[in-house]
Amino acid sequence: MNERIFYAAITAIIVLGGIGIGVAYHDSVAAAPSSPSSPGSSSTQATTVQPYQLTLVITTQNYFNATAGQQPAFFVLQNNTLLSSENIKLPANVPIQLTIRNYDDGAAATNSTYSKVVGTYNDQVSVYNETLIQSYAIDPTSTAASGIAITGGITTTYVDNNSISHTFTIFSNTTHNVVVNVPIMASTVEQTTFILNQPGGYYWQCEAGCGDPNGFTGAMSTPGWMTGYVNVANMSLSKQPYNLNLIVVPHQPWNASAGEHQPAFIVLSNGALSSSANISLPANTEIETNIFNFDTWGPLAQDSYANVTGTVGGKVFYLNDSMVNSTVTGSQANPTGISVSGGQWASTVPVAQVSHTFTIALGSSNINIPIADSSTVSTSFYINQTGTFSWACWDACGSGTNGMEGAMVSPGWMTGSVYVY
Ligand SMILES: [Cu+2]
Repeated sequence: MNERIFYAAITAIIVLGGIGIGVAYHDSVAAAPSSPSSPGSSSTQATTVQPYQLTLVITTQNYFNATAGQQPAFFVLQNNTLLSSENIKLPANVPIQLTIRNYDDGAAATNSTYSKVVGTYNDQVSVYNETLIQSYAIDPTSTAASGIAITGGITTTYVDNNSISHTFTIFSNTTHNVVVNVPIMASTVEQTTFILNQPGGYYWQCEAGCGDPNGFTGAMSTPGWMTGYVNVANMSLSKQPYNLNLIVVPHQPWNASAGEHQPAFIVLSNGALSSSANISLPANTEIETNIFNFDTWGPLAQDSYANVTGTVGGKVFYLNDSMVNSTVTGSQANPTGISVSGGQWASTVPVAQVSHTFTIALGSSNINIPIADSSTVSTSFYINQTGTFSWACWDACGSGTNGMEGAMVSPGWMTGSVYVY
């Protein structure tokens, strides 16, 4: 709309004029992404405060109206379900770990003003997907490797504007300055951390011209699609769940000379990847798990592992681009927002869709999370005992006889241990 373009023009002038970030990090808080409990913190927050998790999903197949057709939209993935991005509530003065799963595989015309990452820790964002991650097997043998060397992904302060699919850009309500700008590349998971010091009103917009019929109408000017409100307030965060983000990449170099590739689970935290060979989790705590699966492959070989066990409610919530089919609210001529539709809670995931499982062996009661192809899976579980347990994928996705070798028996690929403290 006209007002929106007006703000964008003002913002461009301000940014080009060199007025910087609206976020001021406390020195002690700036260390939060790598060491949230670092000693010497002078802030008022408890040193045990974890980053607040803001997880966003962008899907493309949402019907807007007859003119625009299907439009992309941002959603908030929270409490194991999909919510509108029209009103996003965030805590003041707490590190916010932003994770974005972008299902959009295309770029959109974007002013180069929005190439720069603004307002995040070190003004950086980390970008991952199946082709950007290039981890490889340590000491591959015929049946097992001794582990995984995690490499790949991009950590950057800048994304070329021809490679931007969307942006998540937060503006101040009062100054209309850019407070946070995260350029988002096609078909990726991105992660970064930022802090908003000032409680109050903000708004967010995508600054890539992804709307129809021209770049800045349709989704671009409708709350819950490519714009919305951000309310920042002081919040008590004592009951935050512990967050476990996993990325599943199907095709990592195993044996360079043989040209062999295998799938792997990789842990995503603090904007960095780490091996899933050893995963540490707190006991007696809600573990909110988001699994970003880049594998398009199915089905499951052992049908029983299609059943969800050991999670809260005995279910998982999962979605992919084609499963989310939200529509506009209001009239098509005067859209007012979004009606969120899609994603699925399931106690059994259809066998044909399952490409891996994340299964923690707890004696008689396993936690079993079946993972549909190309999906984002969100679920929560508790482990009410301490100790060291094993996790494994129970879909035969490795090499060798029956697919049970290679990744399936190699720590950090399709198996590992879970240390519960
Ligand atoms: Cu697997």
